[in-house]
Amino acid sequence: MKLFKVDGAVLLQTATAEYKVENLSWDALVNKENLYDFLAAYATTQAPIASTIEGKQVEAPIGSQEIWAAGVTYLRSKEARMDESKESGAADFYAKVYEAKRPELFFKSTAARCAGPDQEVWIRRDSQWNVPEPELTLFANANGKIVGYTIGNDMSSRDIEGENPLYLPQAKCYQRSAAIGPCLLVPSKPIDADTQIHMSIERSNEIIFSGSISINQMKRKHEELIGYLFMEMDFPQGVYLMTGTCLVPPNDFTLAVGDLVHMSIDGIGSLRNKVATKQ
Ligand code: DO4
Ligand code: MG
Repeated sequence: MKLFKVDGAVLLQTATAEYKVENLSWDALVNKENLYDFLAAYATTQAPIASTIEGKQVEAPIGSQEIWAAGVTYLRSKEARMDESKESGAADFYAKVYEAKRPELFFKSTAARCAGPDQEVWIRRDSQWNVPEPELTLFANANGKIVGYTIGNDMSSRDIEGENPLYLPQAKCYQRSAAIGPCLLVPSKPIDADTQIHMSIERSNEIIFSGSISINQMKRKHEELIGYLFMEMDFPQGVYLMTGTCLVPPNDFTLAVGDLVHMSIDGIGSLRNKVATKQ
């Protein structure tokens, strides 16, 4: 079961048909108790819509939720961060947080700053080393229950964070530093542990990076990350949590304006964004 936002309307896509969800805001809908059952029942009482989502401009699947992120949840991410921070002397912090009981969690974006499918993601004009990070992104409702998944792009300025880890908020949070989409997948049971994440980056019609990895490489459990996030904070509208990256391009790679970043996750769909800068 998938929820899309198209032209401000919420559309429900089942395996066989599509339905318009009426009289419920996004925030109210995604916080319905037993969301999967609610949507399954909804589809049995409504007439399917004639036109399909295919070919329409889909928006980011978000209402007023905050977007948070977890870091250093995969070995590849730990190694890359240790590498980029070796001159600052901070490499040890990444090694420690990978092993520690408490995960690294940080605020990533508001809905207003975040891009949706086919919108631009931006690289900072004061950074020379930028990468996209394709991340399985959890949706937890107001009760802290994981009820859905989407694709998240945690755009990162590696030179800014590498210079000093205290610059993390600037490396991670700026206008259009996050993209999510194309939909909120609401499955009947938790996502398969062997689900694959794929990313390719295209420049001048050529693929200059591509990779795939399974989420089973992640060191931490989804519930563990959400547990820490909700420990001392409330999210009355629910919250998105990016779960960390495991696909990091080689150190000589940086994004350039005009690049196309294509991410996909089995069962969820694809998220494509063009790279640009703030004007
Ligand atoms: O510690 C910095 C951020 C790590 C991150 O974003 C990731 O591992 O995906
Ligand atoms: Mg990340």
